[in-house]
Amino acid sequence: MKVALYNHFAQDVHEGLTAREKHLSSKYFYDDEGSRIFMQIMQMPEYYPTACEFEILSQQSQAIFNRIDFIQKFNIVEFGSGDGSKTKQLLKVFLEKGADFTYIPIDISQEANDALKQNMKLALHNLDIQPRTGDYFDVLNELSATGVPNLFLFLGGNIGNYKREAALELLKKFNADMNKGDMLLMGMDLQKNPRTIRTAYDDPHGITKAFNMNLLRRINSELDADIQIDQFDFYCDYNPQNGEVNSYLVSLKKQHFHSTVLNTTFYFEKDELIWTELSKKYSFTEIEALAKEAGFKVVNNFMDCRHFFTDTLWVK
Ligand code: AVI
Repeated sequence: MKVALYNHFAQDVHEGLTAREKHLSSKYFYDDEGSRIFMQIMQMPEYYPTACEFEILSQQSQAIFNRIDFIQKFNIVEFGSGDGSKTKQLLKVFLEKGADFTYIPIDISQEANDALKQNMKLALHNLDIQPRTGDYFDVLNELSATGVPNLFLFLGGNIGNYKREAALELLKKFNADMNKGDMLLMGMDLQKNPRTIRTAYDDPHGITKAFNMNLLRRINSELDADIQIDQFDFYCDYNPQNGEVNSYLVSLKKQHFHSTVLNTTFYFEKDELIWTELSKKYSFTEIEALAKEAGFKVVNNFMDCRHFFTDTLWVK
């Protein structure tokens, strides 16, 4: 089989594990098992972003609603929606205010989408929910043609998983598919005490480690590989000077594994790293600059009481 015929996961694994500095994209964390592990991360007390954003959306959705001035029916389009418990807070207030909208959550995991729909319907009977399964980029194009005003939700701090250039490219792409007046409510994790940030990722329960190791399990099962998973470890580091948490898998010995799907053997030195994820923490100066460069204006920042996290509302 030729590389051109592989799916994206296979191609990216091949490319990432034969690169001089090995890397695997964190977008591949979220198969059904990875989505389950991520839900456990969001319940850890150390992983503060979830509780912060829950607080913001529970207590400030009325204030958010007051800054949205769509007069006709609109879509609330959510990227990477997960279990929806935070979004539910916002949708509840919007429904109570009599807003006329369709909620369109987009997630890469069918299992997550099915669970979300069931969960939302139980809590919010009147909700018009039309989930879409797939990659953000694939679904985005189709939605832009509806002609209905959109409030895009990009919650959870997901933008932090993109490098500066990729984040800008994504936001410009959102912008290009939006009409003037469309809005974006985006979760962004803020710079704060470095220990608080480090502990959220280097967690004492080993759940973030399992989240990263799941990538190796995926390679074994989907690419018919023979990785000895216990011969890898997890490492992460927060650099308060640039606001970056970087995560890695570490090869514990000189080793190799073979994938029959890729028809390739991959080699690792002892202590060699596979970079897996960036989780960027922002300053307000960086948020303003990013919005401006992507063609948006910052309307308001809605923050939790500790000012750890912001749901930043932008307009095109
Ligand atoms: C989804 N994303 C915002 C999470 C983050 O904080 O970067 C993913 C995550 N990785 C480790 N823990 C959580």
